[in-house]
Amino acid sequence: MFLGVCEIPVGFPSRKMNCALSQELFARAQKYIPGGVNSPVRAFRGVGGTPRFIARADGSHIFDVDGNEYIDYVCSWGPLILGHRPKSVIEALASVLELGTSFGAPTAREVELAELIIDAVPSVEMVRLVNSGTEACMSALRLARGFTGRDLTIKFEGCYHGHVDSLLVKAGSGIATLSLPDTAGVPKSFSETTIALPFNDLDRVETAFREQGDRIAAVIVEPVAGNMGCVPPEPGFLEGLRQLTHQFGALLIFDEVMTGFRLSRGGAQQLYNINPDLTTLGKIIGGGLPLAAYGGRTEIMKKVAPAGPVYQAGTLSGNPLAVTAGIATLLYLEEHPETYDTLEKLTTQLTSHAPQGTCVNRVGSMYTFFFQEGPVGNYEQAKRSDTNAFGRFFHHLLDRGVYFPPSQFEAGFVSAAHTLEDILCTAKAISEFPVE
Ligand code: KE4
Repeated sequence: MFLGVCEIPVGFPSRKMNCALSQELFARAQKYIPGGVNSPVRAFRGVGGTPRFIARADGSHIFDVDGNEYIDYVCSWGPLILGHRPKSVIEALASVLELGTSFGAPTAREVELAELIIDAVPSVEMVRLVNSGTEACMSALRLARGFTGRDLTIKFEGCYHGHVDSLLVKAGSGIATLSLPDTAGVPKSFSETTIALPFNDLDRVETAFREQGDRIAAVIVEPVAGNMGCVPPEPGFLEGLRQLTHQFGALLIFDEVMTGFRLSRGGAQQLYNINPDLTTLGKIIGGGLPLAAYGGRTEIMKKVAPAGPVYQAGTLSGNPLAVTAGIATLLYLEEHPETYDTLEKLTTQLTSHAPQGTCVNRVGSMYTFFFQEGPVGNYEQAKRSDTNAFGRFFHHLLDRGVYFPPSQFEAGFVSAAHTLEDILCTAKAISEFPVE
């Protein structure tokens, strides 16, 4: 039974959790793994303290190695829209485990997943499966350059498209969390092919196109930004990108690694009724296993090897286990369209309890409480947030059994496994946060 905030007597100062084993494991991990983690944002550098080593999870809850239980609003950074260990995914995996884990050859399941993606995502006519969102974005960019014969890319400050060399320019997510200027190790010649502009600033995009439009291969954008915290597109912004890319012969790439199947079955492009030329997907389509994809118009996708001259490959691309988890997840969302209404209601309820003095951005079941008055419409504005206050808030919740993303510059997620009790327990924990 969840001993959460609802069980803590009113006014209980806080329940400093015992995290001795997490501390011991973290000390050990830091000897063998850079920063003690396999992805920077997990290290709690944005909020301080010891990252919790997770032992198991179920539904909307995770359990750390010290036996502490938390309501989980990270959801593995977005993939787990059905929550942890959803019955449909676990049963599907159990049914195929005996058949083998990887064949390095085509399988029927990959065709089934491709058909599910194409059926759901309006602009996608053909799709290539890869292993991570980074790979999907890197490949989509190479394809855009190969298709247009141009070299430059427009991206937006605070948006993150994985650790693609040329896109680690004014990126969000871990780069923002660690306040890194950008990253070491990327040759200037790479980053010079990228034009980084303020999100939601169409005038700056038009100027860039007027100045060097014949060199710009693509505009890549998170249609709803999640990697500077949740920042929605202002009315007309996405439509403007569509019009300008058409006008100047560049491709529009929607990076829907986070928003794909999150905001609707057709992602942000269905929600905002915009058809990009290419779409990248990840997270949810793998159902918690490593799987991502890029896809778009047939005339473009047919340029990808072996059909065309743009090379891209992967040993474990379309891995049978990951594809099985993805199919089970997408089939569930197809058969239960009411899931999106439920997510909308629960997340609206959650964000209605945001602490006073914070600016709340939400689209569907992704949200961020910015510790500032707001508004937050781009990265410069997001960076005005009081990250120390966010850190105090994060730990206040953690000590009460509520696990928010450990960074002001990340989006939180609600899953179909979250319950009204989870939301009410979370609201109670938030209500006890001392407003300074
Ligand atoms: P991966 O390579 O991490 O699978 O995907 C990269 C990526 C691409 N595009 C978008 C819009 C993304 O949000 C991501 C990855 N998101 C971060 C969280 N904001 C992953 C968490 C992490 O880096 O550990």
